[in-house]
Amino acid sequence: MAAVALAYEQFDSLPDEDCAARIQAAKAKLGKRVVILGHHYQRDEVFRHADFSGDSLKLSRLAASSNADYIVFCGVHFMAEVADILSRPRQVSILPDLSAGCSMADMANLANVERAWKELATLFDPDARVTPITYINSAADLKAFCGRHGGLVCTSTNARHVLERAYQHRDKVLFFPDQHLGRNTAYQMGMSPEDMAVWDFTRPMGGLTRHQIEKAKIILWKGFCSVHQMFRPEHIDAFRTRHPEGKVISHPECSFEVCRKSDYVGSTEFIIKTITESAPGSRWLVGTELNLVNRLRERFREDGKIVQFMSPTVCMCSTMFRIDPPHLLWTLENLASGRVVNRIRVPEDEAAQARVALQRMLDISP
Ligand code: CIZ
Ligand code: SF4
Repeated sequence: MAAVALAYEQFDSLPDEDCAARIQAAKAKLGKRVVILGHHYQRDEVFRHADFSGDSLKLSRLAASSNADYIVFCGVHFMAEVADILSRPRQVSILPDLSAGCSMADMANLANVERAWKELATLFDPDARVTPITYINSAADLKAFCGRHGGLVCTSTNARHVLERAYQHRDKVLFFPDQHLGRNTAYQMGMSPEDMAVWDFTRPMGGLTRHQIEKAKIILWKGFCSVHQMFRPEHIDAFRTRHPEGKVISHPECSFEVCRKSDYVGSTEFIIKTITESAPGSRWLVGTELNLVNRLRERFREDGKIVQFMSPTVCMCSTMFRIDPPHLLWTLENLASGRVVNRIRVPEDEAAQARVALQRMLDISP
């Protein structure tokens, strides 16, 4: 391996067309040694170079079955961690820009979750009563925590299956970091707001009384995705007034009020499938990240399907947006000259425990 990586600065201001041509050339040179995975929320100029696209569940399965030496993950940090955890030891997982994190994932950390577990232990044995479930949007050490404590990982595609499995073994769930996915899924399963309590991790005992904790079937970590909080019930009301025949579809990271007013609630894969299978000429209001909604709008234009974005303001995931053509090119040209940049590596003991929680999820996912 050559020692010195190409400096990123030389790539920063390259025009898009130059980047695109050089990305193709570097990909061709690397051949089957590289696989590029593109999350649905990636911008088009990056997404078009992906060998496979999908949500984090689909992409993590692809990472696990890939034979490529290099897995270049066009997504955010936790996804590249999952690719590292599920791939073979000789494979290298790469995130083209290390600052592509997830602000929701950052709302839970191991210290806070371990403190919550200890605080629960003052009331009962959490390892006998509570299943910890972490949304895949979380750091690897939280997945490892779930592995150690009989818990699981979930994605927005399989959250319901994962919760159902959890209640077969223990009577409570601690769900982190996204309160909305937890609440919306629990509601779909028939739980009422009285069955849920919100754990404010900035306060002792989550700001809850003993009675509230004893009563709760699901304890929801007070985290959220700021992108999905931009969608408001009034946007749905305005759409329905103008287009009574239209349908509304939202991601479960949206607020409870938005999800309750929607005709359908589900993950990105579910949103894509539902609109794909809808009748030509149908109209959709979609509450999820803008890049995906714009792509759906273009894709279905020919069928006369009208796809509208739910918010009147532009709301993109700014961290997903960090992966741009210059960073992808910089990554690939370094790889093509034998230099690995931005490798994401989860320490093996942590990876082993996280794999347990991920595997429990994969075993029950449809
Ligand atoms: O699981 C994912 O990939 C995310 C973050 C959203 C979704 O619904 O696909
Ligand atoms: Fe994280 Fe929200 Fe961005 Fe998804 S859209 S990566 S949850 S900040």
